[in-house]
Amino acid sequence: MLTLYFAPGSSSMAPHIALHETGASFEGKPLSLAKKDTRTPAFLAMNPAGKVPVLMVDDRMLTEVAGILFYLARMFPAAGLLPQGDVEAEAQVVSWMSYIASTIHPARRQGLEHAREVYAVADKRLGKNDWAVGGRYSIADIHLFRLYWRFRSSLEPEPGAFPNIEAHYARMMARPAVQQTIEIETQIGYDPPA
Ligand SMILES: N[C@@H](CCC(=O)N[C@@H](CS)C(=O)NCC(=O)O)C(=O)O
Repeated sequence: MLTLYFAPGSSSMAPHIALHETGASFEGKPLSLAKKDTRTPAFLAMNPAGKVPVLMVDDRMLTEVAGILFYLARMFPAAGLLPQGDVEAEAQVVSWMSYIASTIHPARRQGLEHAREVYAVADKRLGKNDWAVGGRYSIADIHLFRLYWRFRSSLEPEPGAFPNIEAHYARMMARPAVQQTIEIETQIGYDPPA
């Protein structure tokens, strides 16, 4: 039994998309960051880091976007979310997700200029490729998309500043799993921290 604890529009959107991509059966537990639902004693007893996403696999907890995406991709190989049998391509997925988690995620908090620099690097790395790794959709694309979706408006890029990331964003927005996730999370309501 899979249970995803998520807050609409936050980091947990990435595993939420991946769950829809796999078609796996899961229970979604929406939380409000504004109401500090991740700081209650009950939630902290489960995840002492006080953050979403949390994926419960039966009674075992898995945290961190990259870890959960990797788990879902490996558990549901038919969804094709990870290159199979190609160690170098798998390493490229890990490389992208490391960059996204360690450099892109905290970038906006470090200022607009820094965030733009970080996205310029990602844009160059993506190049004219449809997808981040090996010409195939993967969990790296989901991870990349979620943060750009979140910060796109606040980055206020000059027109054409991130042409490759913008094209990738449009490709992602066309995917049914992305549309389904956005629809569900919009209905619950985006509730960012105060
Ligand atoms: N490194 C974590 C970051 C998770 C994270 O920052 N979650 C935020 C939402 S985007 C959160 O739950 N914040 C609630 C809080 O800090 O109280 C990951 O990749 O999963």
